[in-house]
Amino acid sequence: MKMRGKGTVLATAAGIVALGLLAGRCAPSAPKGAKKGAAVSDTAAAAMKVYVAPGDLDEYYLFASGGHSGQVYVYGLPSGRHISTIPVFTPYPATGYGFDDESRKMLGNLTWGDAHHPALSETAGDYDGRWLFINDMNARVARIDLRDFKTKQILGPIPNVSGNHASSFVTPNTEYAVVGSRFSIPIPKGTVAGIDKYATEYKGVVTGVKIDPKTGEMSIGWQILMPPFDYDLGDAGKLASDGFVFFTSYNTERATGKLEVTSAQKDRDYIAAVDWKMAEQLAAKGEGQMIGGIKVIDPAKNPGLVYFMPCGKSPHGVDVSPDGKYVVGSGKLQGVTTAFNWEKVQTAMRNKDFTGDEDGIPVLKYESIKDAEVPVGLGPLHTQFGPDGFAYTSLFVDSAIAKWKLGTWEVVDKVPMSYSIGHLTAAHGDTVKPHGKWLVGLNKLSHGRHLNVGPSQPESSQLVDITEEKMKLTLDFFTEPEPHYAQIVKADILKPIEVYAKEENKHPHAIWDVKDAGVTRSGSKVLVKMIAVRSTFTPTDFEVKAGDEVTIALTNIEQTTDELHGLAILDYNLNIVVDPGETKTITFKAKQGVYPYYCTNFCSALHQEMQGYMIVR
Ligand code: RUQ
Ligand code: CUA
Repeated sequence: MKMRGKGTVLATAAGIVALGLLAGRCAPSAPKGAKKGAAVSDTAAAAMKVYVAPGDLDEYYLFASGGHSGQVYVYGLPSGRHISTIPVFTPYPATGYGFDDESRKMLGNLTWGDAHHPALSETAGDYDGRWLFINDMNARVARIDLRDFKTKQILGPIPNVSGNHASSFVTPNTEYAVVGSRFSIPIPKGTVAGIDKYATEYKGVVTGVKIDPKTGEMSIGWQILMPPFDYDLGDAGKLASDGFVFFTSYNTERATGKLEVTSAQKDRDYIAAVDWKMAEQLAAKGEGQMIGGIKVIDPAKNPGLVYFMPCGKSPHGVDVSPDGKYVVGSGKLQGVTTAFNWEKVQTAMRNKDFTGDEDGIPVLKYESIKDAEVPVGLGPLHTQFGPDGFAYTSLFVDSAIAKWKLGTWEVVDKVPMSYSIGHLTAAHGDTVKPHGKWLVGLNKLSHGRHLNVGPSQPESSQLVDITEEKMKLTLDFFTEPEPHYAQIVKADILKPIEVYAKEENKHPHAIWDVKDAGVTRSGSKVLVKMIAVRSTFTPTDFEVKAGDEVTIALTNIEQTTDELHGLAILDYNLNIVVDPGETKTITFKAKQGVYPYYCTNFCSALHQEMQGYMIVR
């Protein structure tokens, strides 16, 4: 509580606003609903709305990025319960991810990632519950299968991409996950040019990661050369604007040094509008120049491929309305957000209503393409949508959410958020069919919202009921650091499995009968086929020789829900967890001694007895 109220020193002078923004000292936090002053009945009503009784289930899943933890976190809504952690770019001993041969290979040399923006797969512009894609700043994109909530593929590092931030945003039928580079560098990677050559020799790129419609397998579809701006966030056009993707960009000054000053000189930066269907056609024709092992298309040589839409300076989110008719974007330091009219944008493209160009890419005239500057409040970052034409914009500097109406452009309501909202997410709020109901403010700082646990304050998100005209703050809940963006999907759209059916296990070392368990040797390579079933490993002991390369292939032959087994070998930094019907392998060099192994995942009353010995002579 000590910090609260300090933000009220915010003055209107833009410089001070900017200072407040940068220092994270923002507006006062939301009043605590349960404290004196609020009618008890309001608190009780809010509590009932979010209460999920014992034995009942939440209505929605919230998938939140885990930022530099490299994971995805899953919460139930409206309860706010953390129900699952999906390891993606970082090992996670709780599920053994990053310890078995299969996931280690997928992670490669990187055991760290900075994951920002989850993207649920879509069919006809709405979530279809099949996959979740998420970016990593290390130029990678991962695919999680929502059948088992596991990471199945990590694509990348994608050539020529440095700082994969404007990513991953899917097109309406999941044709592509699009990727924009945050940092421009001389390409291909490994090329060196001094910082004084930044404006001309450093390049950004935008990439279309192609997604196989049946399997979800990702590959590189196309890549486009871009001026050395920082591409920040994106969204795919839908319905009226299907076929285009949009990326915000900052530092269109092409400045270096202290960007907080040097990149804020121009009044406007840009939203890049990229015709991905044209990119697809150009790629199919083999257009482009080989850079870093892939073909890179130059928009200067392919008119119509990319346009720049001027936008308030240093924009963050760009968000397309459910009908695809408006593209919403704003400068982070502004008090308004701009709704660009897609009709007008297309007319300006056709009429060559340009004010100039950037490396051959035409810049559209702001006045010709904007419909409205909506006075949402200070520090607009990101917009989500509800049904009936309402839009919700997060305001970092004001620390609030503004609700406004598309078309009439009136701001109809505001609700304060605690210190200090970054992104926000509404139920199906970036699809063609937003649900309304729930909106979550993903706050950046959380002074005083949780018990004090020391300097690293727990992150706090806030659940807002948007069923009625007035928004109502209903719940604070902890979100693991750091939820840059999240998506909310109706639970019944997902169909997760409970066990891996035996018939589906295609692992070459899978075995189902204890008779097949045991040790086979070829030279110094030893394969141990092992079975786990309540509450024994077979074999319960085995012998190998020091220096052997040992592979243990463990199959959990259970076909019962929730019967997982773990396998840890002490002193080898190894622990895996194998789900019912699953096979995983671990490989290591044996060293002389006697090494116990045991089950790490509670499985039965005799879980503690589930153990064995590896004897290395
Ligand atoms: S981002 S707030 Cu990737 Cu907006 Cu972090
Ligand atoms: Cu098997 Cu515990």
